Amino acid sequence: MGEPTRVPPRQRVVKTFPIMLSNGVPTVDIAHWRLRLFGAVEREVELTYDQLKALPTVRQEADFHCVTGWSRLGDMWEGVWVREVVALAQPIPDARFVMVHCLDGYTTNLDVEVLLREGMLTWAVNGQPLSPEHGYPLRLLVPSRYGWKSAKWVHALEFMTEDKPGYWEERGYHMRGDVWAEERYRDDFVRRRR
Ligand SMILES: Nc1nc2c(c(=O)[nH]1)N[C@H]1C(S)=C(S)[C@@H](COP(=O)(O)O)O[C@H]1N2
Ligand SMILES: [Mo]
Repeated sequence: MGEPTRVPPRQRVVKTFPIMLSNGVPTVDIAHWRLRLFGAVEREVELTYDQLKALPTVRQEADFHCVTGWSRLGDMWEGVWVREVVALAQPIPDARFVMVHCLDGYTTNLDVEVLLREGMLTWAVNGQPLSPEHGYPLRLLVPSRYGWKSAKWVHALEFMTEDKPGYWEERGYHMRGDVWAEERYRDDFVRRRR
């Protein structure tokens, strides 16, 4: 009571943490796992899990909004800022977009600007290590975008000079996916469906 609303339009709050899978849960051999940054960068970077965890750890409380209509409020995520990792690769100035690649073959595209502002690479939530279903070993978190942009099982960030659609964006979801602007579906798809 008395709190400003933080539930975006046409979302309802849930207490559960639904599991949304397009391609099942990948198994991971953490000894051979790497996070790779490539594409339009000055320096390609590959980090082991230990190297990633040695970067400055941050905690961020964030809400999570799936485009299908459920929202979770106030989870505490732990990981590193994407900007810490991106600084190692030094994207070229024209690299304004990123394709996120995941171990299950899933992809999603994001603006570099948004990733640098609020993106986190996470390995724990609410004091617990990420479960396999929720993205172990590494999950992206982008709170102002619908949940499909918070990619699970991330293993690579590809820097691009032109925007390209990822898995759901190719299937009609919005290229940006801002929850407050209700960027749920691509306008051109909506037109085609009418
Ligand atoms: N790699 C990968 N990441 C993914 C998905 C997926 O199928 N594969 N589903 C997305 C969708 S649609 C949502 S809403 C969130 C859900 O996260 P959760 O399963 O941890 O609740 O993960 C997103 N990240
Ligand atoms: Mo979703």
